[in-house]
Amino acid sequence: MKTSLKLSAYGAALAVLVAGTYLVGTAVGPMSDSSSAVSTAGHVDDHGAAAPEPGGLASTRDGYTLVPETTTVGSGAFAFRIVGPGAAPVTAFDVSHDRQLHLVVVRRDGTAFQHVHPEMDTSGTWRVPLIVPAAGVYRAFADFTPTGGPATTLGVDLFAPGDFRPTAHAPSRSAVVDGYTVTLDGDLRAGALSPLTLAVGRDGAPVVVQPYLGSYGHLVALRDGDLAYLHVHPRTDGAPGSAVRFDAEVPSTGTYRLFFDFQVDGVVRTAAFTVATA
Ligand SMILES: [Cu+2]
Repeated sequence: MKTSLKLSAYGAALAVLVAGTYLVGTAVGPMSDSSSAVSTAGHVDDHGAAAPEPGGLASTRDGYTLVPETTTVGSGAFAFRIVGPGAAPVTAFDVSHDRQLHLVVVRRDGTAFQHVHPEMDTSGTWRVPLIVPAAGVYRAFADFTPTGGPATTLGVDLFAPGDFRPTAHAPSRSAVVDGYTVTLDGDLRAGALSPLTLAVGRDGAPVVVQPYLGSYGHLVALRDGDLAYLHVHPRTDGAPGSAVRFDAEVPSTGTYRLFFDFQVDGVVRTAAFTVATA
């Protein structure tokens, strides 16, 4: 079905992984696309093949396992390894969007989202300062491609001790972050490509977003209920704009938390939305 689409390499790899669960990024306006088109061979077709499981639901997959040093988090460092098929820590990773590994941490109720970039030592242990703002169960997603292996997203639960007070999220299509208003346009439709536009403004005027890690915005979608993970970078290597479009395709009806990272004046901020499929 989607074999004619030009996907970014990153998006395509994830698309293969999550099958029909992917988001494909494109830019609004006259931006060029210099990202490489790749074949989606291996993508599951429409005709009955079982869809692979979305990313992030398992701590081990295809022989790769996310092994945290400790599962208790609070105000210190978070350390982990990716153990490979040979039972040894993986130390060779492909760079995708300027980094060898992207770590997303979010509380399981869809709050306190963080997207950080740990450093790996020569033994294959990754470390990053990690402060979580409140007690609860968090999900950490490691998004990486081991050299010679498949693009992979593994997830593990982390625990911040204390009194947990879950937050419910009503559907929301606009978010205010540090004075910036981010508006989400478009409907999510299960099983169909759905254009989503994310526009950034301030005081009623559009704000031009800056490149960050090789694109103009990063979008993570987490499915309500199981936190199935979808991560895509838009293909926006041309002139900057104030709006970024993703073509989203989600595999099932339901509600999704969307987290949009954008950079303005050298600062990366995250806008969060809650969208039910139309
Ligand atoms: Cu990242």
